[in-house]
Amino acid sequence: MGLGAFHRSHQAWFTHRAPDAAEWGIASFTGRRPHAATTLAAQDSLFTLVERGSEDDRFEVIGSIAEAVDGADTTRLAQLLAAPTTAIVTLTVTEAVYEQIDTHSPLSRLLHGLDARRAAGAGPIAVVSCDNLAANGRVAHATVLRIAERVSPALVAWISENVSFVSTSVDRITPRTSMQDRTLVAARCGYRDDSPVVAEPFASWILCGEFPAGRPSWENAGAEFVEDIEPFENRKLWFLNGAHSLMAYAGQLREHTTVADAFADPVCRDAVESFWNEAARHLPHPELNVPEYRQALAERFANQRIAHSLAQIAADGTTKLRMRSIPVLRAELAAGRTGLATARVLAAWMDFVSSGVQIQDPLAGALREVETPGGHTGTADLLRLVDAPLANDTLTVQRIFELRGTLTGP
Ligand code: CS2
Repeated sequence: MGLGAFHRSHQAWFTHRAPDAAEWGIASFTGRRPHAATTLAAQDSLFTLVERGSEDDRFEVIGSIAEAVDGADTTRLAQLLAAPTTAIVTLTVTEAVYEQIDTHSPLSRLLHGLDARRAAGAGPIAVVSCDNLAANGRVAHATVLRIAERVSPALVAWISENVSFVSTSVDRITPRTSMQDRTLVAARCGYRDDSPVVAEPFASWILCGEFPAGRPSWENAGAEFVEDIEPFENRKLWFLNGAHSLMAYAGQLREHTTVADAFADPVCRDAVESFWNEAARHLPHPELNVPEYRQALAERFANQRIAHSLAQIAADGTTKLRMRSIPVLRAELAAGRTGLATARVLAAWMDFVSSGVQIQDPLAGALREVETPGGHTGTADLLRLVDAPLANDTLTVQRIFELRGTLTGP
């Protein structure tokens, strides 16, 4: 569920690369609009993955998607979930969706499908969250149960016994595809692809949990299976996503449009490195290879051939910052330090949302209502929308307030 570019550069790519790929097929459902499914279905669900390295592009046709479906087609979803041959549902539905329990949300659609599976006696299944949330399997489980409670106690019981919620940490930078990319595929590959996907060469998938109905041998395509996923999730969410958000806000205020441009600006780069220094203190596990990870990440961010738009990353800040920066700030405060570099991430976000730009956020309404967003009280009010208890910590609010405006100058 969630037929976006990331699903295709990641789960579809890992499945395509697995040695037993021929035994599996993905039915991919769109989220809000049917468009991606229509375009893909018109080309037999085949698409080109453009692997964009710092020197050149590589092209590969990905064949693991068997069917591309409009997400509104809940009948087809229920039909597929009621089939015992369906083993896994992956979710790439964006972080904010896990807070939605209304009847039209993708997770409500999933519930409808799971209920069909229960009625058909089709057996256990794995739900695999691939969104950038800490403990995403646990969060998915909790949201699904909240929705199920409104349907029937029988469904709640069936889910508890039959659905495994797998947590994963996913990683592959996948910028939005442009018209030039389509032209490039035509020129270099000699065919027309209306729906290619561009991604960096790097790809990582770390998973933790059971697959009661089987799975492709993703470990033979580079995926890693671990017992304790939390440190890996934190490494990805803090270093990569945290730095992304920092650059999205500070970078745009400094008139950059892509990650590579922001990262090349010494002011942004210093802010990122200082934030990384704070985050690294809370990732002491040697198996995380933090210095190597940071080095590799710096090279990924510096790839000038990837036009990863800061505006795209800036969306849904309240939800994202809760995962990407708040845990580091809390850990710093708990250790008796100020967490200044992490506080600066929040200050940059506040400057961005108070700058008059159009905000895309699940709390956009509340953000707009904050009076004097540039002031001390406004700083507390904005912080409250990300983390209410922290907003009562007057010292932290004061510190963030003092950091406002420090990344915006020329
Ligand atoms: C980005 C992520 O848009 C965002 O918020 O931080 O999509 C990021 O590019 C991916 O997590 C990379 O794996």
